[in-house]
This record gives sequence, structure tokens and C-alpha cells, in this order.
Amino acid sequence: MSTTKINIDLKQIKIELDKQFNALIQTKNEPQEGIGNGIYTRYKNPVLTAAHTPLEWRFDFNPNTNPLLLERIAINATFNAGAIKWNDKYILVARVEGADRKSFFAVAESPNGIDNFKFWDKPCVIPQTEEPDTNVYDMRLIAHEDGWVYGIFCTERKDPSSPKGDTSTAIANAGIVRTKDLINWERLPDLISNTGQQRNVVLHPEFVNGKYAMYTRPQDGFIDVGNGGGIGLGFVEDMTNPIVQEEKIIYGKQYHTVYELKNGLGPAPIKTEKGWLHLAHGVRNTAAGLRYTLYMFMTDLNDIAKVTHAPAGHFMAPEGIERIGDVSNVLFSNGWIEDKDGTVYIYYASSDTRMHVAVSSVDKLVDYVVNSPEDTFTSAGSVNTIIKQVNKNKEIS
Ligand code: M1P
Repeated sequence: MSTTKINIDLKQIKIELDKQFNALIQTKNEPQEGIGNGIYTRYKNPVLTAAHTPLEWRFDFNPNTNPLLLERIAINATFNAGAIKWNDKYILVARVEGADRKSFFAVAESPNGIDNFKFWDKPCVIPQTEEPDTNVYDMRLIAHEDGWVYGIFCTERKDPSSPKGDTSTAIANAGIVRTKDLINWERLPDLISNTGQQRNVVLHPEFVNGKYAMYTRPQDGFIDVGNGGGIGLGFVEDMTNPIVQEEKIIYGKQYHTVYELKNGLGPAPIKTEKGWLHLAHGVRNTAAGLRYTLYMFMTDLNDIAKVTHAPAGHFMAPEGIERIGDVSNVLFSNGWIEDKDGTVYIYYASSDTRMHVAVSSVDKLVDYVVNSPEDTFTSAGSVNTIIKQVNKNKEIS
């Protein structure tokens, strides 16, 4: 008698859970109101949250093993997603973080890039190297001209040299996988470089003088970049033996900028007629903790180590709800998609908690990067920049 009753209730709960889940996935996304800055349009709803992860990952629906239908595996956040257009679908490979603090990768796809993102049935299975990863995150997806899609991500392991009792010091490095179908991932050796740690490593999509070009972020410590830091560039002969002998810093951190404390490249750059468009994150310290914003720059088509344009300050900073989350006051992006018509979908995470989209175009982004004033690095310089623009405006009135 009582078993029947539980079964009926379970069915009802499952129906409700499905209804709630489908309503979330199918919610139409709308652009934010107002003219904004003209460069990009944010969309109102996050495109991925922890609640977007499939119910089957979280609930055991077998009444014999879960008679009370309790959530068995909690998901904490979905953020820092790599992005790619694949078979006409907008694909995100998200960093999904469980309540157990472990991050893993999972593919979500959308028909239009702005809503209806749905996770595939199962998370990605990433093969291990001889030294297993403790935690993996922040995959950059790069469709390289060699025909492979590479996933470059951060692999983190406990620092074996940390003193006894230190249970938090870790070592970060770049893990490398490649695929032809986004389902089967071939694990290649981790990046071999001369620096202690690496994070935010990105592969350039084209060969440079017959070599693979790697953007790096050398760092001395796990959180603190120490004497390292900056966006580096190095070359790899063979991705199955990924050795970077030398790294040249092409965009260093700098006093009194939005990248004063550290910076790191976001997604792989977009090729335009004027140069390679880059999106990166910059970090500065404040009394309220670290603040992560996104900024842009351009490099020369014939010399990818040469920064040709760099507008002052941030391109996007946390706003409203974006300011709050597990690690507050953070915007981070490692994925964008350029459509054939020049539309650019910028996927960014807020406060290490959820994913959003902002839509722009190659033309707008190039105009922003090429024609916005550069940082003068002083207050007087900023005033001068504004006065020049005011005077220019007076000429037309
Ligand atoms: O918590 C903010 C970000 O911190 C790290 O980025 P970076 O190495 O540039 O400081 C990463 O752990 C990233 O995943 C995270 O979003």
C-alpha cells in the first residue's frame, strides 16, 4: 500500500522536475534594453547555469535506490566555457563544477547561440596522462588549420614539494586534447615549458612559419604570478611532444591599468583584415579583493607578437547580478564564435558561477579596437584625451 503511494508521488515529482527543467532550457533570451555602448549587446538571461545540467546527472530516478527522490549529485556552477560553431550548432564546452569542487567539461549546444543551450547526455571523458589531473578547467577550443580541434585547458595537481600540513598549494599547467567529433578526445602530453606554472594557454589557429604558436601565461605561483605573468608567445614543433623552449611576453602586466596584477588570453584570436582580434582578462587588486574585467587588443597579421592596437581600460566589466557569485567581481571569457555574416557571440562567465552571451560584430570590434584611445597611464593624460574629443565634437556643432 505505502509503496504504491510513494511511486505515485515520485512520478509526480519527476513530472514537476521535468517541467521546471524544460521551462528553463526553453526560455527565450532577449537583448538588454537601451542603446548601450554600441559595441556589443548583452542578453538578459544567463545562457548556462548549474540548473541547466541534466536532471539525470543529479538525480537517481530508480525508486529502489532513491525512494525519496533526493538529489544525489549536486552541481555548483557552470562557467568559463570554450566555444565553437559545429555542424551549424553553437557549442559551448563548459567548466562544470560539482558540489565536490571538482570541475569537468561538458558540451552544451544551441540552435541560435543565445538561448536553448542544452547539455549533451554525458560529460566529456578526458583521458589521463601518467600523472592524473586533480582538477581540470577553462578549455579553449581551437579549430586549427591542421584539421584537428584542440582543447587546451588548465590541469591542476597538488604541489608535491609543499610542506607537510599545506593541503592547498597546487601546480597548474596546460593540458592538451584533440578531437575530430567533440566526443572522442585524444590526450596529448601536457605543455612542457621552462616556467614553473602555466594557466590561460591558447593555441593560435594557424601555423606560423610551419610551427604551432602557443599563447602562454607563465607564473611563479598558483594564484600569484610572481615575477612571471603577462601574455607570452612560444612555438611548438609537434603537438604530440609540446615543448615551448622560449616564451616572449607580448602583452605584459602594467602599473595602474586593468591588468596591473595579472592578465591572460581569452579565446583564440579572430582573424580580420586589419589584424588578429584578441579578447583577454585583466586583474587588479582592490580593497574588496581581485577584480577581473575583459579587455581587447589587436596584433599584426604578419607578426603575431606585435601588438598594434590596445584601447584603454576594460571592454566589459561585471554589472548587476554578474558582480555576485562564488568568486565575486569577476568576468572571464575563453570562448567566442564568429559567424559567416560577421556576427560575433562573446561567451563570458560572471563571478565563476554562470555563463552569459553578448553579441557584437567583427566590424564593431575592429572599429572599437582600432579607433578607441589608448591608455596614457596618467590622470592628466586621460583628461587630455577627453578634451581632444570634446574639441573635435565642437568642430561639427
Ligand atoms: O577566479 C577567477 C579566475 O581565476 C583564474 O584565472 P587567472 O589564472 O587568470 O587568475 C582561473 O582559475 C579562472 O578559472 C577563474 O575564473
